[in-house]
Amino acid sequence: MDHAADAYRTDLMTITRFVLNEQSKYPESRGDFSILLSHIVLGCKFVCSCVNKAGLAKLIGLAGETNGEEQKKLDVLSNEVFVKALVSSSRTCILVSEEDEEAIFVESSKRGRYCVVFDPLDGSSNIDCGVSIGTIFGIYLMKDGGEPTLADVLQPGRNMIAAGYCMYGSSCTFVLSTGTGVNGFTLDPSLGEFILTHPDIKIPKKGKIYSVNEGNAKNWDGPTAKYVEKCKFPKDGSSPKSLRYIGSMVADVHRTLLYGGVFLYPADKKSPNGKLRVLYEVFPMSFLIEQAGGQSFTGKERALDLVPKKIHERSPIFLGSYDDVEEIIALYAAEEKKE
Ligand code: FDP
Repeated sequence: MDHAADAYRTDLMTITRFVLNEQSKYPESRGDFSILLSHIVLGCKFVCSCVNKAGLAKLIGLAGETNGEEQKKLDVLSNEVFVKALVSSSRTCILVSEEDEEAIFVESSKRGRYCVVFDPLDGSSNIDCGVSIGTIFGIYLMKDGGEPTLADVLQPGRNMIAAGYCMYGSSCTFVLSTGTGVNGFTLDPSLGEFILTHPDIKIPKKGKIYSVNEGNAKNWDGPTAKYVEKCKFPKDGSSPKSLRYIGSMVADVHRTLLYGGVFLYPADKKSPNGKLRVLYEVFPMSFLIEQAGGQSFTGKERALDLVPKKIHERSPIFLGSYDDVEEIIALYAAEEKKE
């Protein structure tokens, strides 16, 4: 292998090149989606740089304490970054952010056809200890060309036209699906570009890992408790599954996508709808998992069939390898038969 040539590869598939290639498959396309995505990618690079500096900033006051002003919290800052990036793309009409109680309706002079739902910095309780965190997003098209309304974002997840996340970890990884498979890109800091490093990601059909906050076990329902018991004490002669739980959804789902297994945040007696939010956690991750060949289930139905009634609605979620989620679906079906 010619290592010298390899160090200077000139055929890198950057995310910009990738999206333009995709766009060229649709001659009628006006490039609006590519422009929107480039603004999302810019937001991710900005947040990545803030996250990388977070520890230092605290230590030496890089980002704050000037003129007695408090340093902005990273999740608040990230939200501002994404709202500004999305509005300035002139391709969006409604934004729903985890950080904002109300949906943001973009003023008419800057309006486009896309609705973006996002969690600017998910897993924020992990910021101060340097654990991987991320941005999650999903994109809908407006239902029709009239004035935008909340109905444009209260659509089932299967209507999303794209979804993805960016993970700020040991490297910065951007994972995207536009409905034709899943592709992963890694930020090359020397180029400032995301490079295609994980083409056409497929989740293993069955996995060896389960991922859940077991501290809630005392309040779980029957099928969840039975499933986790099965993972630990399988009766079919198979090996027990390993438990991995980071407590940062992007990192837990990223591992599940690459290594297989299941990630669950079930309902419990204290939280009958679970914890995770439908629009900007459950839907985008379910979209990616299905596009990679896995399944995602709420305990009642396919997650992407859920029709949210409120923008910050929550839902239980079981997602991951096809065969593993199939077992969970069977346990819930058996429970329903009993009732
Ligand atoms: P966080 O509270 O740190 O923001 O929905 C947010 C989330 O993290 C997810 O990223 C994560 O999967 C989940 O909550 C962790 O919840 P528990 O602490 O209850 O396990």
